Amino acid sequence: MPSLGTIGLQARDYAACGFDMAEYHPRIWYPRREKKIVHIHNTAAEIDAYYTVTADVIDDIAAGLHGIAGQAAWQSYYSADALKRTIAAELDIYARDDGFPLKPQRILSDMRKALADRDILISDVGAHKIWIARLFRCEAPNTCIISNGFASVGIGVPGAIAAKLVYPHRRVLTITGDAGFMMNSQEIETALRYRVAIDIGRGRRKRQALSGYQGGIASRDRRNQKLPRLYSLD
Ligand SMILES: Cc1ncc(C[n+]2csc(CCOP(=O)(O)OP(=O)(O)O)c2C)c(N)n1
Repeated sequence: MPSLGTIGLQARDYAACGFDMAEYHPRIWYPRREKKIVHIHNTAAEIDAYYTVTADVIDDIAAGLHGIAGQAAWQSYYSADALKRTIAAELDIYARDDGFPLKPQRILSDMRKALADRDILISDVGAHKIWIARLFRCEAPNTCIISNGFASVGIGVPGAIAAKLVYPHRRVLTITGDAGFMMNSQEIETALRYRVAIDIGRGRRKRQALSGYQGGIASRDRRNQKLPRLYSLD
């Protein structure tokens, strides 16, 4: 990384770790092209008009970050502090909220208390994923797995089974919406066959789930589709 010492990065420049153009085009998050970007990935950057990188750090991503940290000067200013405080305050406010239906913040706060630091949360894809990504507080690396990129709905149950097979001594919880659950709920048979114990939290069917998120509380629609009895759990 010979160029890193000379490119003069400022605190508000971007370090793009593992960025893939297919996920979220820089035209959307970088329209003015006024900053410097350091691309950190195990492959070279795919350059286009909105993704012109000042430096390419091509290495294992963790090794690349450690290398940069070794050359960087310590700054007391941390731009995410205010956001961190806002999130902590939001969780605090709702931690004791006993309204029904349960609000996402209350569920996330309880989940954090129920799981040990190295237990694993697997998020499915849907409005619940936005809540988890925004508010779930990770205490250890790789303990909250979220499917981004093409973001296939249905990863929840099979993802939890896979995590439990890899880490049998950790508790594994998946949060899934009813659509994601119905897509792959048949995998519960796999879990039973392999005697893999996972926890599944399933959201109820909601109208305009994402607008519920924007409004700050879960939808209050109590109608729900009844799950057919799929498994014989004796
Ligand atoms: C395989 C696949 N099909 C469709 C989509 C598009 N999609 C994203 S979220 C979503 C709905 C998920 O609904 P649900 O599982 O009920 O979760 P909620 O939004 O209620 O939390 C769909 C269909 C996708 N990402 N992946």
